Amino acid sequence: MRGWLVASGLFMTLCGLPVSVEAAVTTFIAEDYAFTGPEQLESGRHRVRLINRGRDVHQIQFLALPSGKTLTDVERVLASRSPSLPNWLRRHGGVNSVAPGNEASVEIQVEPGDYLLLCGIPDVAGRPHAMRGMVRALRVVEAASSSGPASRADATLRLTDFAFALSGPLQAGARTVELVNDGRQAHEVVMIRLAEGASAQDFIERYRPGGLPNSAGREAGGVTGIDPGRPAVMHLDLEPGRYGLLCFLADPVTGAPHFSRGMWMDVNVEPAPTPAEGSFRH
Ligand SMILES: [Cu+2]
Repeated sequence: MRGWLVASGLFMTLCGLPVSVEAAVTTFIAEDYAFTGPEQLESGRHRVRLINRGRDVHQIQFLALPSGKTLTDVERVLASRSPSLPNWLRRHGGVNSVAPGNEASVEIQVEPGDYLLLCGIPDVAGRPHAMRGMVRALRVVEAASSSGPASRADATLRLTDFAFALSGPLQAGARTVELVNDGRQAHEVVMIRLAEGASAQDFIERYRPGGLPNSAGREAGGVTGIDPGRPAVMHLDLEPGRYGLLCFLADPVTGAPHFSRGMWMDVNVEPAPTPAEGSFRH
């Protein structure tokens, strides 16, 4: 009798409403200098996971191509050494700044159409990795069914022209941070695990292109360029201590990186409560 009750309770849970639907996980591998991963995705929400098997820092930026534009048009702009990507590309986010041997994941949303995936992080010579082979095409097809709601977030990170604002404190552990771009420009989030006593400002001052070690900190994920109003959720595994948030995107008019306009922030991650203080766990 008791067994039957348990079984029927489980059945009701599975058929009832309060079961949350996780976004499908789509994995890409980054190497120096190529991506491997799917060539086609269904529209909707995806949790994109980027594993870095290279020796350089990598990202994966999702860009929607408008009709009439091709990869060749984008490559022409990259070759011209323009500080920013053309504004006819729609920035859908993606996984940012993954250090060698690490991985990170971000939930984004895609609609049917042609996309480009690229790594815009510069090498030692200042050339984006996309010019060394880290660019590929992706087709997004209409999904058979709609995806569920986005993951519930522990905090909201608001992006404006040109600042970050976090809704509340973050604790160590697996956390989700929802992004809201309230600006008029695309923005990104580069997360840096800061060295003891260092600030995001120190990371900027000591930054050199080419993934060279920076004594102020180490890349720890984030979200690539995202247009105003587009959704994204960062899945983070946070350690107690200080993190820096930075936006390296260039103003399309002046070419100045957004961090130079104030788009950087230091975040203190608090230790998670001990089991005695926190909720019961098995
Ligand atoms: Cu920005």
